[in-house]
Amino acid sequence: MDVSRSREERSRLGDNLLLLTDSYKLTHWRQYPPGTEKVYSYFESRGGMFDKVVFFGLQYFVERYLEGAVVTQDKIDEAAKIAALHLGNESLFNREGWEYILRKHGGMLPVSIKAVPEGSVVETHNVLVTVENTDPKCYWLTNYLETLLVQTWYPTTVATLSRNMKIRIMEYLDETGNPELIDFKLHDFGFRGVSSVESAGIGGAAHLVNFKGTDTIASLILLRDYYDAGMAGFSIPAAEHSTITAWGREHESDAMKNMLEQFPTGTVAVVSDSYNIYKACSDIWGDKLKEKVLGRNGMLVIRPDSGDPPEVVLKVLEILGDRFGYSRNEKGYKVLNDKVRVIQGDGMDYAMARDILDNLMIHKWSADNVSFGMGGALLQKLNRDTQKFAFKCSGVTVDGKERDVYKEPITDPGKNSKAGRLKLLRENGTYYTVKADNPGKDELVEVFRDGRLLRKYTLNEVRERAMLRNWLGSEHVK
Ligand code: AOY
Repeated sequence: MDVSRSREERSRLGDNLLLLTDSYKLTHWRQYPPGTEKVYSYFESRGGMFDKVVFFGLQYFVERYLEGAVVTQDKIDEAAKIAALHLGNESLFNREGWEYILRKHGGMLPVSIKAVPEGSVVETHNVLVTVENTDPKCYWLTNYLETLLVQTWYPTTVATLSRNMKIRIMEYLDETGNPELIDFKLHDFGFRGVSSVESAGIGGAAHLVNFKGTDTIASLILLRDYYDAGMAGFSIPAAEHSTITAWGREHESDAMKNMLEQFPTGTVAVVSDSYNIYKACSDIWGDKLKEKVLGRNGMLVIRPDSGDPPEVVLKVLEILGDRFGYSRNEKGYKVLNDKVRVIQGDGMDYAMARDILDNLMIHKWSADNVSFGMGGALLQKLNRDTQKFAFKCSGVTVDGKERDVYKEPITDPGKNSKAGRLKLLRENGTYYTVKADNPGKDELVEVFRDGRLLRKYTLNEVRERAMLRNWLGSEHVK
């Protein structure tokens, strides 16, 4: 069998929904009880690093992969061929089922997806999404979609981590400085550290639910195309090591002077540890180029990029305070001359933010003086278990009889699943999951039905929902 494809014939990875599943799911249509008419499944975080999650990203997956006539004869034929070779058997692939969807539904998926609105901050252990087939012949489709839909673990986990970074930084701004600076205090440096361009787009978008600073351009495109965002994030001119070291070791100060001259106004960031971060601060920025920095119409942001971050950032502030002067704010903390600030990107993660900010606070430096870059730890150093995401069947209808379904393994009660059709309630800002026949308004909104997207959220709406409210009290994290 020839499966080679010319460049023109070749469909792009991701373009055939029938192949966006785990191999074993190709065979599951044969495994449900005879007479199965409905499979109802739900998605939840079963706990993890944080006790609430920021639900985000489903809309991208639904619009990119599920909306419209996604089943075509070509796609069925391609999937059938792949499945036959892959599983070594022609009869395991559900060709009839897919051809039924093509004929009966015009290639539109007969499923209903309900979800909590994006940007909602929901306690773990609650239903976030439900999926059910709308055509009894397509009982097998619900969990065929698990593989793809569970990938929302990623944007939801990034948005959750990013929001907790925001809470953490806010606590220090509130204590030692100006909380209004929060939007640009955590910049996304993560594009190079993720495993794909698509992941950069998705994860970077999730960070921008909480902040406005990013260097991950892919996220801007995704948010423009899927969340109606004209410009979701912002950046500034900044140096990398090559643009400094290309001038030669003896000419680092010329490289730095050039930065001030090439970008004469606004904020400019310069990585300053190429040879000696301390000498760069005292002898170059704080001496040779001092008048140029002070005379410049804008802010210079100095970026250390090596060493023990809490120690280096403090020492850099002490040197810059010495050279450029500082004032004491109304909270009693030191704030550098407003022409200079510091950004730390190297080694940043959730714990490091606290270690740096604690050390600064102890030494009476305001959090206003610093911002952070975060790359791998923001977009890549997390996995589905960070918030223990799972998608499980909780109900079926067999021969017209609706039944609860659940798992309860004796080997791990953490893996128990919920039973029955579910409803998400909110009381005084706290979410509860109950069975669907309970009274009360369901927070889950139908976002997809029979091939059509029913409800779209804009980035502005998502941001509004995820905003920090009362963050010093009830939202304190572990
Ligand atoms: N960007 C703020 C603007 C961005 C960056 C990107 C990896 C920036 C650096 C900076 O100031 O220094 C990817 C490392 C750094």
